Amino acid sequence: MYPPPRKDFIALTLSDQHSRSYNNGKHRRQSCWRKWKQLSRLQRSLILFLLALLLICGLLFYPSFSEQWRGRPPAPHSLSVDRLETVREAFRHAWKGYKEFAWGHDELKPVSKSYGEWFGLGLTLVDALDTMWILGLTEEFKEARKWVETELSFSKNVDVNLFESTIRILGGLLSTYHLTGDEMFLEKAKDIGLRLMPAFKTPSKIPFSDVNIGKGIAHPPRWTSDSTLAEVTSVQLEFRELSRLTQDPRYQEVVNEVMRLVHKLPGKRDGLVPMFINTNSGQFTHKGVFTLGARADSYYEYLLKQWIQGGKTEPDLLEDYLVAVEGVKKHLLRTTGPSKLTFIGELNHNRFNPKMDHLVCFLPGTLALGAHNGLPDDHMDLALQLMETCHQMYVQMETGLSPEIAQFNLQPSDGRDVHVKPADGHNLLRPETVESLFYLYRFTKDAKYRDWGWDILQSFNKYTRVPSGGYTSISNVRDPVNPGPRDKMESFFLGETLKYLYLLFSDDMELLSLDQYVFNTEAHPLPIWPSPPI
Ligand code: DMJ
Repeated sequence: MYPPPRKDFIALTLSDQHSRSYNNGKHRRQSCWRKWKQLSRLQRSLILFLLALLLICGLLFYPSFSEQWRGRPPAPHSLSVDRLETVREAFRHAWKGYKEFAWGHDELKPVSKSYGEWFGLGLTLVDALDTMWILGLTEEFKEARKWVETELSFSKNVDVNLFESTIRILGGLLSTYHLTGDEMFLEKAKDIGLRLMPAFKTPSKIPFSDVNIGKGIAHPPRWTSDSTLAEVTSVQLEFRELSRLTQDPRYQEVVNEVMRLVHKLPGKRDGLVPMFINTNSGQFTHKGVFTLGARADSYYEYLLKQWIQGGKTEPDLLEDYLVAVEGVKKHLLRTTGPSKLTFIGELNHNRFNPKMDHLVCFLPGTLALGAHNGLPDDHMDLALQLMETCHQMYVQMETGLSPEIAQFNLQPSDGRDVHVKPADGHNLLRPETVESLFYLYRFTKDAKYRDWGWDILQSFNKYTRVPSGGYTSISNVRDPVNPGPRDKMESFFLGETLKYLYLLFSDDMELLSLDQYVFNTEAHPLPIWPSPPI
């Protein structure tokens, strides 16, 4: 070891170096000038000409360089950093209410500072796990993880809805396992997956809507033996992934069988499906009503997403999806009279009803995802038009928030495009529009989609935020003075809405890349399967 250099020695050395380099510089300048003078006139003109040429090229290319510069992700402390922080703040505020008044329960009732129970399985907490991870909320995540490990038990005499518990709980546990690599989440996922399996023991193999996860007994709702079409066809991404992870084919087999049955079932109209299916006969019921909204929506979404999840190797899924999009165009697509907005209505025994659920606003995102995966360009055109319409469902309301159901005006008058029936003016903090904004931003990079999402977040903060913690559903999006708080924060506000807003504002396009992950219908990212070796 050498002794450390003395300080005065260092100072001396530095000033010495400085005067030496100054003298060197002077000397170098003088000798350059001498050399320049030694050159012939022709040589000097040639050098000057080359320098001038370089200057002109620089000036010519400057605009495109500066364009590129402008197109680059903004420097830290930009707009998007502020927006991301605002989403984190919203999450923390929601979490504060949940932690204080509803910890370990299904849903927060923020106004009455209490909670509501649906399955008694900490639904909000489990649904929000991967959102916390993605938003980098480490402390909150740690606490929630501990609750899952020590308190979450599925050995409970309780009836759960197959679809809801699959997309929120099984989906949430699987995605959190993938993001963290923490085996505890996979163990919990296996436990709930196995307990949901009795739902598939029916005469037709079309699952019952409800299962008692403690007793292992499944049953349909008390008033019917029908199941909802969207429900039985939107558990596939999760069960298929569970089979892949556990190497136990049973999960995948039961859900693939449902898709096989529905694929060959008569009663569709150009790929559009009725809203119910009977668990005894396996046939569609209540035929003649076709919608992309409640009870049918995620059937279409999961056709495309299963095809993507499986590495595009299942042609029946793709075929059903493509035919259905054509069916939508043929039967459900219209434009409004006043502003020519494109919307999706419903068909009720051959009568067109210009009514669109907010739920349908998943469709622009799904269509765009399909186009990104090589499906026809006109799917993207339709996605862009529908995105505009979903945006209008927000901006045409006094609170800047969409109603649950919009009625579109077909008359070529100069009135409003969107009407709202008194019973339909509620807003449940739903995610579909911000979900689609996220997809459209990722695929087009058009900043307007971020601005639209930002406006929605501002409106949530203005009209649904409860000061003591949490956000609430409201009853009337047309009344900014009294929007009518409903005292309920749905678990999907944390599981989906805030997650999609965060991803929309993030400049990191590799954060849950859409070429590596497919989001389940509750916004839980699951990996796209690696292709098998050829
Ligand atoms: C969520 O549970 C899911 O997105 C489902 O597909 C539809 N309903 C809610 C959100 O609106």
